[in-house]
Amino acid sequence: MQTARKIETVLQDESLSTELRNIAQKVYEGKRITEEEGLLLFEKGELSYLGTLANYIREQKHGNKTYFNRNFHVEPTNVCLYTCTFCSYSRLIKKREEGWEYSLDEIMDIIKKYDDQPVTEVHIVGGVLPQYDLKFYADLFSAIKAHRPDLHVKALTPVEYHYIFKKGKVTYEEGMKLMKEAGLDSMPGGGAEIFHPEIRDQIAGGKCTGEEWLRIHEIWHELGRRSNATMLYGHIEKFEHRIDHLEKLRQLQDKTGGFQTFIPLKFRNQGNQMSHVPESTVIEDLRNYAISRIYLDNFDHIKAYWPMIGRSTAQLSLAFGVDDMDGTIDDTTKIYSMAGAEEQNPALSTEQLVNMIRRVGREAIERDTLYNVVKDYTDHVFEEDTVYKGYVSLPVVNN
Ligand code: V47
Ligand code: SF4
Repeated sequence: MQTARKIETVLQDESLSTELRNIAQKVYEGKRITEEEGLLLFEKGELSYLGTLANYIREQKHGNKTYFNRNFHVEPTNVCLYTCTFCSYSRLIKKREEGWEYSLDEIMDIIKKYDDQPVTEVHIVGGVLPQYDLKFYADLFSAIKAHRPDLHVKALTPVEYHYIFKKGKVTYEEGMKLMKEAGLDSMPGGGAEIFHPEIRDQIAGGKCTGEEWLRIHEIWHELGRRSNATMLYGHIEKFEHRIDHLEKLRQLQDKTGGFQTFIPLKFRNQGNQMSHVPESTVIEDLRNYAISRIYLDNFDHIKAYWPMIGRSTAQLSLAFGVDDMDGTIDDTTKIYSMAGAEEQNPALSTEQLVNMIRRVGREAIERDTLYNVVKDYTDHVFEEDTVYKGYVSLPVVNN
């Protein structure tokens, strides 16, 4: 992309420290960096250096391709037993009348509204409450599959699974097998926050631990299924907690290969108990995308969730290691709009999203959840270009 330097110029840049040049050499040779080197990148790596390295990896893996998926979100409830300090979305049980608690039939009514839409995936996640138990979710997944077998069910996180399996007195292994049989196709990446207990205990006390989160994903991968991973960053954690988090994900991925994409989630500070904590800057967001791309050498994809970071930063992120954009057509989640996300009404048509990708010199590829190509928009001409009439594609600087 236009902003990217060629990696060779970094290798020869004598103004860089030996350590940073050694890391660039490793990236150039496709070698893995260590935890110490990852920490050094967070502490000393400036934006254009990191962007050049991350863009090199991104283009080695995907060229100019940028993936997107047509999905919709269903949130069964926003009432929650837990009290994560960063969460703007959940209502405590004592204020439950302020929230919503959908029945299975109500959820199915929402799903049926998309019957005539070309969506490939439903993403289901919400608060934790006793009535949403093992049986409820098994019945829900079966009902979705009976109604629309080809709709990919990406649902719940280890936070919910840990709770419902404990309550249902089944082991993680038994529980995940039951979910698979009921119709669960894959797991989204939420609930990961920051694994390290020093931080997790302060921001997400009471819900599943980092080890439990990782173990549930491992079992799911052993059943032959895929999942995503996230990291909630830019609050009270330090760089070493981010590296610890990335390292644990990299280790599990070495073992199972079951993760598809990593999604860094920028902490938004409105309407929660951490409103006094300033949000990270755009520069830090881009640095974080880039270091994630460099560190997680065994992850195929790095995803930007544009409703949260905004369209402009999402476009920029495509030069800093990101190759995947989430949130198309009618974005239906309230998690971020309630936390002060950039996009209060996050809805883009496919044409708008494709043009957003094209305008920064990338090629838009619609994918399904498992990254099978649904439609390559590279040479697609929209019947009526209602969005960016006569846009000019920018020159691309590949590494
Ligand atoms: O786990 C909650 C985060 C996550 C805030 O897998 C917040 O494809 C920022 O995981 N500021 C849920 N983040 C969303 C999620 C996700 C989103 C898009 C795609 C995928 C995927 C997964 O949202 C939670 C938490 O880490 N979150 N509150 C907040 N104030
Ligand atoms: Fe509940 Fe999830 Fe919000 Fe935590 S982040 S309070 S588990 S809805």
